[in-house]
Amino acid sequence: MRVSDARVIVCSPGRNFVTLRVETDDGTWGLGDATVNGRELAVASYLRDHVVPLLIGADPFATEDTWQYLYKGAYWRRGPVTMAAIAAVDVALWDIKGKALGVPVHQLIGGRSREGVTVYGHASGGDLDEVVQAVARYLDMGYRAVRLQAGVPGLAGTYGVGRGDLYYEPASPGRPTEERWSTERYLDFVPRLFDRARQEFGFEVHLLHDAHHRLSPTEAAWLGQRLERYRPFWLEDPVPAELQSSYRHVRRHTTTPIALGEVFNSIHDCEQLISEQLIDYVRASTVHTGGLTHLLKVAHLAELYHVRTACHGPTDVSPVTMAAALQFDIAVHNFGIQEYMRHTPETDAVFPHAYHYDDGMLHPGDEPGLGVDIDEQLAEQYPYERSYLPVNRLLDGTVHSW
Ligand code: KDG
Ligand code: MG
Repeated sequence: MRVSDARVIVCSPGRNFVTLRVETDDGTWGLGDATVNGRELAVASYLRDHVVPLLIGADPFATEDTWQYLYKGAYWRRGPVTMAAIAAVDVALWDIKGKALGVPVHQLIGGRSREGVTVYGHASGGDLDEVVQAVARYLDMGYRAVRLQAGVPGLAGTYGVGRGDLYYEPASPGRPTEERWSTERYLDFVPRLFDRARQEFGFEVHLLHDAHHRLSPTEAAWLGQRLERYRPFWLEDPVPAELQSSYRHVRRHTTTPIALGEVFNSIHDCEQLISEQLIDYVRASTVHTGGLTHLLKVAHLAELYHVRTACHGPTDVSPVTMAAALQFDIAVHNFGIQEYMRHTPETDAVFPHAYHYDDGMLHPGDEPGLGVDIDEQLAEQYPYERSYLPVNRLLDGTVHSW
């Protein structure tokens, strides 16, 4: 069996997605997601112009060899564009391998380690009352873990506070909107958010929070300490992690669990964080961290150091990535939790899938391969639309992480 064709499909059913469809000479096909939110066309070009021509004739079962060929062969290693492109190929080949053997991908990477994949949902609101209502809705749907994000009093808008109930804040067409940020106001507010949620819901539900890279190590340590009494499941991305050693300072001062990694592209982005046990959860995903082949290496390294996995699962990665994440989550021993934001009905219609939600868990299904398809005719009705998430400035106008 050989790869006979591959094509890149860019569509926007609610938001932009880049999908690679790989075909073999016996008619088996597989899908990979290559979406890098806000930079989608760069990956589409990388794939179309530089990867697809190299794939024709490849052995679709040789996932490790193809991964190394694309990674080492390019000479220019790592980075989100390169790694998302390699990921799309890798995941599509795993999909083909599963279909060719008639088994779901999780059977090829260890088999089932658990009954289902525990997920967390996103409860957000403009103020504390709205967040409480949103948490209650998630609990009614059976969720056992909920991320809390709320508008910060005194700030006009805060990225991460979704505009709807179930579907995450979509990017906006045109230039990015600009938000204003005050770390002081935020630090004053977040302990009150957790205090209110614990008063309303007690300690049964897991509560999570995403600081989205906006703090310094000292600020993160301060916040982690203040949150300890509310026993958060985690504090996510408190500090940008390019300087991995900066987490030593955070770790020294707080026992609040730390989750990092949605922007990681490679095992080298978290090698020190993991081996020094500076984090508790690694949020790397199949799409931005080089596919299943590479993410399995991250998971196995993490297992040695008591770090658990928690794949990124926002709506700006497609159901192809969600399907791949669930195959991974059900199999790896050191799985922690899976983010689940729910795609819009338009997105779900373009990407029909076997995975399904039930009582706080996602289940990957037992279809051969990944268990996800793309309706290309429907996808054509949603052409690409240039869109961006907001950028952020401090109150004095200085550009800040958003
Ligand atoms: O494209 C950026 C989003 O994927 C990210 O901001 C979502 O922080 C996020 C999360 O935890 O899912
Ligand atoms: Mg995040």
